[in-house]
Amino acid sequence: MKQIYKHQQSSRLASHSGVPTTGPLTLEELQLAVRNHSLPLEALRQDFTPPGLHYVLTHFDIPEPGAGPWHLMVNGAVERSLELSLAALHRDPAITVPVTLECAGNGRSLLQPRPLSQPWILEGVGTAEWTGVPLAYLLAQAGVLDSAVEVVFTGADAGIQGGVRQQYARSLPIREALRPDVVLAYKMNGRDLPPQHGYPLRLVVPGWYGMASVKWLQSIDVVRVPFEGFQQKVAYQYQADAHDAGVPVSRIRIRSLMVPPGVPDFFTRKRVLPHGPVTLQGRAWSGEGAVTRVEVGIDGQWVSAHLEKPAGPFAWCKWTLPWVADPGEHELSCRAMDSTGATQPLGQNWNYQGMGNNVVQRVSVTVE
Ligand SMILES: Nc1nc2c(c(=O)[nH]1)N[C@H]1C(S)=C(S)[C@@H](COP(=O)(O)O)O[C@H]1N2
Ligand SMILES: [Mo]
Repeated sequence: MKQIYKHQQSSRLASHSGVPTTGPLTLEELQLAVRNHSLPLEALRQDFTPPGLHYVLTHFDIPEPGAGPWHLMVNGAVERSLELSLAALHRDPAITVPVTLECAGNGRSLLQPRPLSQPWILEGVGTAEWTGVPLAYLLAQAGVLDSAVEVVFTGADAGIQGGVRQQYARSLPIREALRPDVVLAYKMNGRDLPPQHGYPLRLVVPGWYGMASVKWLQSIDVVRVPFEGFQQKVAYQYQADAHDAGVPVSRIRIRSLMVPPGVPDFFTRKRVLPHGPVTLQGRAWSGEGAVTRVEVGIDGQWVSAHLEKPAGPFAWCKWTLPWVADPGEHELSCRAMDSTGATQPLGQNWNYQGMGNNVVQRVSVTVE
């Protein structure tokens, strides 16, 4: 009985999501981690991530597909409201955009103390080709009025976060909403969206952290005052502490990852490889500008890697580096730089919600 009581006590504490802790991983974090899976790092080898390997982040429940008739509504500060069926959207002009999406909370569980939320390590990322109607095309059909300041996107999924009952919703400034590469996607890698990635329709905002790309899109509202919904105003802020108003999270910070070489030990996932030549490889991406450089650290010595052209301005690019592995224990790492001059930090990149932690990855290897 005592045991159970203790468990409930700690559960109650842990349910205060957001509050940083130095304690052990909680059952609530594990529950989120098994629902919201990450990219297996070996999938960094492919330009486009097969949908089952792409990371998933869903705050509430995946809405039941086909639970009712589906129409996309476009309302608010527009000349004409629109109500569109999926068939009508399929008849509109389509674009295909290669996009690397990354969760803003990626890297959160490496932080000390650790904000309680989805406990990403490094792999909350994936790249897909998204096909659908340019948002700018639909907004032009509706006719955005001069008084408009933002566009609000509301998903069909609902729940409670921070004590607030809500449907998942985010906004974009008009300027971003009118970019030609922002897409209302009905296809991922050439097929209908899988349920977990937003079927039948989602927004994809290239260059922004994943929270902007609203899944299970139900309505688009053009508004005259900035949106203050929970996922806009409270969540997704770079905050120093609980009382800091914060700076809104938007674009993806520069990051690189490596495919861990060799084979893993089952339980620790530490790597083992034979001595001799091996090609180290991985991917680098940034939502702020082009990736200009990737360096690989071999036992703390930085060497420039070879960079390949990405599939598009907001898709990750491949990097490679030949290495002659000599027997013993080694630590490999990688760090990228983008055209704004931003690079990845070597140490702790802490903030209260655990956002945008683009700290360098470190991989321990045993060379036989
Ligand atoms: N409707 C809705 N859209 C959403 C979310 C959500 O929970 N509900 N999660 C957001 C977050 S935080 C991320 S990181 C991305 C994840 O997209 P993916 O699951 O397709 O990789 O979707 C975003 N869009
Ligand atoms: Mo996210």
